[in-house]
Amino acid sequence: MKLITPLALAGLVLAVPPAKAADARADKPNILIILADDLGFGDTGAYGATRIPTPNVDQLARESLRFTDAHSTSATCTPARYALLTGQYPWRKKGTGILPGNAGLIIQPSQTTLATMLKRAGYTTGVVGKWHLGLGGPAGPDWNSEIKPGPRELGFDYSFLMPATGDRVPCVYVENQRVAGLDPKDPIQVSYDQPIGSEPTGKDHPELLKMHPSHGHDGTIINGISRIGYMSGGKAARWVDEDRADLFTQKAVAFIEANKDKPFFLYFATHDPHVPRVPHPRFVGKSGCGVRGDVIVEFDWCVGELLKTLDRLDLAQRTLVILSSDNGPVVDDGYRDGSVAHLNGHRPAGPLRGGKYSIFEGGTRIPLIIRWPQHIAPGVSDALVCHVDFLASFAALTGQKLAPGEGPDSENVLPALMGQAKTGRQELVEHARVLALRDGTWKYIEPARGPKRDANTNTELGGEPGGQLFQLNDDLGETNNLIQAQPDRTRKLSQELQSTRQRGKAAVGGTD
Ligand code: NG6
Ligand code: CA
Repeated sequence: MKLITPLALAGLVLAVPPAKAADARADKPNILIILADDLGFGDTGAYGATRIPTPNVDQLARESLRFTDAHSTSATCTPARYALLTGQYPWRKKGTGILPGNAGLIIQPSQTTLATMLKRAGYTTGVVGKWHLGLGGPAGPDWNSEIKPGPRELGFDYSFLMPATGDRVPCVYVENQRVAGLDPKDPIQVSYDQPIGSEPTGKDHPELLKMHPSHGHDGTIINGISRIGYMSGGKAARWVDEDRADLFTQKAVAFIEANKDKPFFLYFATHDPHVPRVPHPRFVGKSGCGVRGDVIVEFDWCVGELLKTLDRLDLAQRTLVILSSDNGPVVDDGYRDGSVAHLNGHRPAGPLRGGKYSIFEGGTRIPLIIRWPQHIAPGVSDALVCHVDFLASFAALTGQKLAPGEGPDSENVLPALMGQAKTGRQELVEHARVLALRDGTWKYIEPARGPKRDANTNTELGGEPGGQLFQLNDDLGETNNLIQAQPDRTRKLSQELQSTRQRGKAAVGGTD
């Protein structure tokens, strides 16, 4: 029990009447976003998986509101994360596609982000994990000096990052504005054009690999795995894939411990279950669905550690926990890791068609689980909501007003997120190679040319030259194209999509 001296008590009473203090605290819960990378709609027990044990996610879901129609904006990482942080549809802005590891920061420090908005509300803010939004000026960062602009300029007080993806160089972490553990006598150089330095590549030395690429991924070999791109130097700072989940968890726990007495916002972005999938040895073979299943078990362990930390510090009651994923699932995303052969009947996207890269629902419909004890009743919600709405919704939660232009595509769906309303937004633009418009349970996919399947990943991309129209209520798997049967509805949805494009242009000054 905490001892309160009479003097301190008197000060407290004078400063804020107790009832008001309790309200203020209720208005400002800690916010913990746990964002997995490529975790599919069907990948956890909470969403129907039976072959991959995810006890911590499942327990969290039982205590939470679980969404069945929640979305990221996009079917790949960079645009999805751009939207989550800025409240702007990424397709409005050039340069928000999947970034190389040496790209400059794509969010302007002048843009409002979840972190700047929550800082305004008095939060201490941190990001731990996958970034993939670029670092440094337009020419990219100098890895050997101060790395800016970056998360700090976007409102994060603390950052511990994997700069891009696990399969992209540089294979080092950046803590605040520096490469962690860098020996200045061994500077880092990075290239995405041609080999750099004298280290072997996967292309020339496949005999050195512990995991072989299936497509691409044949650049510099780090920790026995060849990556996209080339790097030299930074030997002491290089990551060990097997230790990453532990390290991210440790950094996140330390952040929570350090900020337990004031409202904090932590954006915890795991690498699991993205490629290369390299679980810590204690998780190997733990899923019965190969290595992809094993790294989902590892992800579940991370979730458990964070929840235990909240319990241990007595923070669970006043922490809003959000668990989600940046985009849909993929099985072979560039390494021959046995995931296709070992699926064992597991369906990563559950009942949905497509997955990562796809405009079908499997691309952007993702798990979303929200817990706030005593404020959000556990249950299931079919409301249509999107990560892009976090900015406006959490602004409302914390009593912030957004100025025009801040989070231009973000809608305040707080009542839906809290379970007080059954519906969220009416319309949502889904984004992959092409755009689709959701209007309630109707879905219009604009006409698209090009291959039906992605040759590398074998994902159904979802494009049809004549466009597509689905009623998801009775056709969640998007197999019955109603475009011929419903010309009026098709015209209406197509016009709505067009006007959303135009509307946004006006709001953000025509950045696309
Ligand atoms: C693709 C990579 C894929 C993955 C993806 C990004 C190839 C052939 N494929 O270009 O392996 O890294 O980019 O994934 O290089 S994401 O989740 O960060 O969007
Ligand atoms: Ca991803």
